[in-house]
Amino acid sequence: MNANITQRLAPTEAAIDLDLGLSTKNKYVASKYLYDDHGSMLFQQIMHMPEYYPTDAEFEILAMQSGQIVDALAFDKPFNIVELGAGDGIKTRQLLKTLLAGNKEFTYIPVDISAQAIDDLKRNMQEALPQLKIAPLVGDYFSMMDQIAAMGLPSLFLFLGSNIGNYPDKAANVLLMHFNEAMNPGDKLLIGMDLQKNPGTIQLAYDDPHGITKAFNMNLLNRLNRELEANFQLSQFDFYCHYDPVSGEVRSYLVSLKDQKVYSQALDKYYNFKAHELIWTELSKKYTLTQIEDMADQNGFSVEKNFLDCKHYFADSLWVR
Ligand code: AVJ
Repeated sequence: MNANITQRLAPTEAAIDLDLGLSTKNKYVASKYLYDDHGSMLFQQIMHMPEYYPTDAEFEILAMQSGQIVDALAFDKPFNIVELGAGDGIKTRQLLKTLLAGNKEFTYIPVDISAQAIDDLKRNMQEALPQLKIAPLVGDYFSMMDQIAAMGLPSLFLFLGSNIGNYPDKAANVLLMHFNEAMNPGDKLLIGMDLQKNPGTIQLAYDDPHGITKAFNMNLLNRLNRELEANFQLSQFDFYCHYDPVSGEVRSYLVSLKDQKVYSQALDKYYNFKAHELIWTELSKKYTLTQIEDMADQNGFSVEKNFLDCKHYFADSLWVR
C-alpha cells in the first residue's frame, strides 16, 4: 500500500445527516441529536426544574385521572398498552398502577430505538410493579406497530411528553397519519400535547435561569465535534430561544458569536459562520384545544376526551382510530 495516501473512512450516516443541516442557507441540527448520554442526563435535569412545567403537569394528569382514562378506554378483552418512545416510565407507571389495581388484563409494550433505554425501563418497571406483564420491543415505531397490529388485540398507544411538539405541523401530520395507518379500527392513542398559556410561563420553561437548557443545547456542539470530527469551540457560540405566542412555537438556536469557520475532518470540509448566524436546534410547539381537535380529524382520528391538569397547562388527549 502506498504510505503517502491517508485513508479516510466513509462518513457515518449521522455525519451525512448533520452535514446536510449545516450546509443549507438556514442551518439546523435535528433535535434528536440533543440526546447523547450527556444530553439525556441534562434533559433529566430539565425535567426536574420548577420552571419546566410540562413534566409536572402531565404527571398530575396521570396520577389524578388514570381512573377516568381507564374508564374511557372501555376495552372488553385483553389489550396492549404500547408506549412509543419509552422514557423513564415514571409518568406511565401511574396509569399502569391503576390498570393493575382494577385487575385489567393487559400487556405493557414499551417501544424504543435504544436497547439501553428499554433495558433500564424494564428493570425499573419490574421492580416497581412486579405483577406487570411487560414485553418490550426494540426498533422503529412503524415496524413495531405493524407487528403489534398483527397480534389482533386492541391496543392503546401512548405518545406522551409533548414529543409531537418537536415536529413542524406538516411532519406532525405525516407522523400521525402513519400512526393511524399502523393502527386497527377501535385502537386508541393517548397523546400528550402542551397547551398555549401565558407566554412568559413558556419562555421561562425554555430559557431557564439555571442555564440547564443552554447547556443542553451547547452540548450539541460536542456531539457535532464527535460525529463530524469537527472543531467547534463552545466559547464562540451562545444559546437563544424564543416563544412566539402567535404561532405557538418555541424555537431554540445556537448563535455564532463571530465570523468563523469550523473544520470537519470526517468530511474534509469547512463550515462558514457569519457573526450572529443561527443554527436552529429545536421546535417545541404549543397547541390550542381547537388545534388538537383539528389534528385528530385531519389524520383519521376522533377525540374521545381531553384530560387536563388543574392549571390547564397540558393535555393528554385520548383519540380513537
Ligand atoms: C422532550 C421534546 C418534549 O420540547 O419540551 C425541553 C425537550 N427542550 N427543554 C420539549 C426540551 C428544551 C422537550 N421534549
